[in-house]
Amino acid sequence: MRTPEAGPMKALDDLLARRIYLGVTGLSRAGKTVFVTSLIHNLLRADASAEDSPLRGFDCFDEGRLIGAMLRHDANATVPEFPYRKAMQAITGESPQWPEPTRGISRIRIDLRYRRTDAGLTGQAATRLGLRDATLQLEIVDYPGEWLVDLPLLGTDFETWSAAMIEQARQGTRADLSREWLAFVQDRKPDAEHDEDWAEQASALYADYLRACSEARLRNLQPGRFLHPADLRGASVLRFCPLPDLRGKAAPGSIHAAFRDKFRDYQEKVVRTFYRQHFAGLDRQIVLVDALSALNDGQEAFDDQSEALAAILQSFRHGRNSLLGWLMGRRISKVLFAATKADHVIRGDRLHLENLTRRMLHVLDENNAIKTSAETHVQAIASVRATRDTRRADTGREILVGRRPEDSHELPLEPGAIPLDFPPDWAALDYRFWDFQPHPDPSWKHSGFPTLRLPEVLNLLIGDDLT
Ligand SMILES: Nc1nc2c(ncn2[C@@H]2O[C@H](COP(=O)(O)OP(=O)(O)O)[C@@H](O)[C@H]2O)c(=O)[nH]1
Ligand SMILES: [Mg+2]
Repeated sequence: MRTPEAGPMKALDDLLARRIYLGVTGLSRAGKTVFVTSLIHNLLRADASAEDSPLRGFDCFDEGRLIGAMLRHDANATVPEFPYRKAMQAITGESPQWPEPTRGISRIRIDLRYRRTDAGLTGQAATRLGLRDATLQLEIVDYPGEWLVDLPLLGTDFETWSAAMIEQARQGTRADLSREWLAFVQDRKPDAEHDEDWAEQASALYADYLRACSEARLRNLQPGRFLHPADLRGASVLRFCPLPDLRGKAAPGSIHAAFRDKFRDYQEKVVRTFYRQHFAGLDRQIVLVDALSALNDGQEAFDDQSEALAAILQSFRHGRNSLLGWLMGRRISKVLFAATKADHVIRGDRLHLENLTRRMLHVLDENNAIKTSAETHVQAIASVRATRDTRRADTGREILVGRRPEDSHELPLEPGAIPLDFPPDWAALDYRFWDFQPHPDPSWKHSGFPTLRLPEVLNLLIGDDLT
């Protein structure tokens, strides 16, 4: 990578460097870790002479202006670094595997050195000064979508929230999973005297219930930190839960009063703090949506994920009356919703996946509040393509070739069709989700990962910053 010599030009170059904060979010298993790993690896491996580079389609690369990329380690970071090396080892190891799930927030910075286009004033001025090349400092922040599901907590109070959560806990699959926790909290009157042991047991049972819901593929779960506590594991701010039968004001010293106070602490110290410390600094956001697993999980899980998404979407409404109206800082100017794992469906269905996701977001985004707040895009992508497209010899139908965990080698497979509309017609649905495994392909390590539409993602998110 060519950088200007030390001295005044270097200082000027640094001064002109742009820093962009890119948020990567999505509910757990949506594909954040694989996405960030692939993005970084493919940028680091960018090779202008490679005809079949996985970056083909990324304008800055195609125009021959991407000079090189470099990872930067921030010695003073207060947030864990994204485990890039570890994830790479898993995917490109001798028996390739998907990376281990990560929880919590992490960051990584990659600097892109590129040649300016001559367009624009900065470009012209910089060129005249002999600074034809520039640096984009891309700071990637990977954080759980579950934390965004918490935003609506700011617009409610403990009593209203409790009533809604108790009501929800009595519906569908949740009714079974909540039995033990509900029996425990119903056993004591909320105006009984607060007792720390009882509080600890109640909140532990509630956390167990949320985890059981998560295992049953339900996604609309609050508070998000009960599932992904990160640095708050064991912290006393998580020692509360919804309470049944709250009537009237909380008596001082009661369970009701203690839980209400914890709830307020959670609103302030957890939810608001996250938005202020991390979210407020983001310029761009990609939200990964695993619509395919949700389809496979059936109607209840799919609807539940849609509700979680509706809660997540509220974070991207910047209107004055939004819950984030208080938020100081930058504002996200571009949001890309990416339907992940598009390599799980046949070629002809990828557009359907994109349209289904677009329809879903449109239905969830009441009054187009997001569209009017930020530039919004939808795309179906695969960060690391684990299947190949082929056709059946007999019928000519499109099928996939891939390897599931139980297979010793690749097989031709037909995943079934993707519904065209939202909500899907469940009676007609024949789609099946398989957990396709990455290939043992040595070229991946050196040439980058094959993807579906990752270059377009780069164009949409940072294309304008590389001019
Ligand atoms: N075939 C395929 N599977 C993927 C892709 N991205 C993610 N996955 C699958 O989704 C799982 C969860 O991905 P991960 O990135 O760990 O999700 P996270 O929890 O959002 O960080 C992985 O273990 C893979 O099984 C992709 O691009 N293609
Ligand atoms: Mg992860």
